[in-house]
Amino acid sequence: MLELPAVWSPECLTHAPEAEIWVGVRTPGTEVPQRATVLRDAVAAAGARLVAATRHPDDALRAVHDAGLLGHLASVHDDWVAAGFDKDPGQDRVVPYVFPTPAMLDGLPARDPAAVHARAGRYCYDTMTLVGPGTWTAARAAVDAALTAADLVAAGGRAAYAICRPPGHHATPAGYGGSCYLNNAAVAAQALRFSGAARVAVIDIDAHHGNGTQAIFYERGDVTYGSVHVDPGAGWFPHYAGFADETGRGAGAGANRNVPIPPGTGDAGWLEAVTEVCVAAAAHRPEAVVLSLGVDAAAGDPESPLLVTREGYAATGALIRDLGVPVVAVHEGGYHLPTLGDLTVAVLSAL
Ligand code: SP5
Ligand code: ZN
Repeated sequence: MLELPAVWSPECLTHAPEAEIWVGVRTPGTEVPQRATVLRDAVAAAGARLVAATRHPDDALRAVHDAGLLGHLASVHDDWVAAGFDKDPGQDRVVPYVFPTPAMLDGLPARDPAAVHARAGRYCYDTMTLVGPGTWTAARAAVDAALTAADLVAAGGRAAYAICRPPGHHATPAGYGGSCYLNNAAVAAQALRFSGAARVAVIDIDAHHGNGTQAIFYERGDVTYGSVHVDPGAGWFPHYAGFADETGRGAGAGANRNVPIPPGTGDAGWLEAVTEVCVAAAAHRPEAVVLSLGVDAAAGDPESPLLVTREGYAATGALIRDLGVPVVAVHEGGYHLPTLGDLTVAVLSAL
């Protein structure tokens, strides 16, 4: 029986990427709108109180993302259609084709390019994260869901859950990728700071490393980041971040904790790693926790090689609860529709 509020917005359904470009090939995407309705129905059936997301101002969003990224996401699909790409060559989703990497620029400034198809690569760092007509509306609604859940906890609630879609933890200060556009968890953590929590811990149990959240808080000591995830060194997304030696910088030195685990890891190894992340978070004496709640480490999930079971997820929820501080749970990944809802309920029930 779930006693916590679950925040939801129907606008999260307007993002329908339809596909991802995987090694140059258009494949069906796994980050589908149905994920949100599956989650909504599962938590409601388990007893959660559904709460409508309310519209929030941009302060916390602007505190974690560059204005350039926000402007790009809000306008790029209109610009894409205005340039005629939906007719010629017949691509109705924004897909970048050139990326101003350090290797390309060799020290030159990253200019704002005249062509919309070039601008896409300035902010988007992969080819799997397409922008369609409803993407901005949905991404902004997911932020509102996270902010509404943060409000419920700031007002004294012990826990709240935000059904965020699209997910967010791969979105960096000025970049989007990994099916993520705006970093819902980072915005929630920032909002908790604004509403008076002196220290906030983000704990990320999605199967993938949350490179975006790490980047946003890497030089801050007031918001710590800890993540358990499949080892990027074993060949897994996001490939370039998530290694154990990334521990923070400047004011954030020692406030970032990555625990990468090998492909094939099941409940025992998983729970050891989650414990390590929780111990690191507790050492900073957080007044609130933001849980980046992905369930794609599950044995049946198509996007990761980890083998966590329902029992493993229930025990994970108990470890988070035992931190003894209020929790804002923000949904991230999880792509196996038949088990997505139940695994999420397993975590939330323990909270
Ligand atoms: C939020 C989240 O869980 N994002 C996951 C992003 C990881 N995507 C990596 C995709 C790797 C290729 N997937 C192959 C699917 C072929 N259609
Ligand atoms: Zn993931």
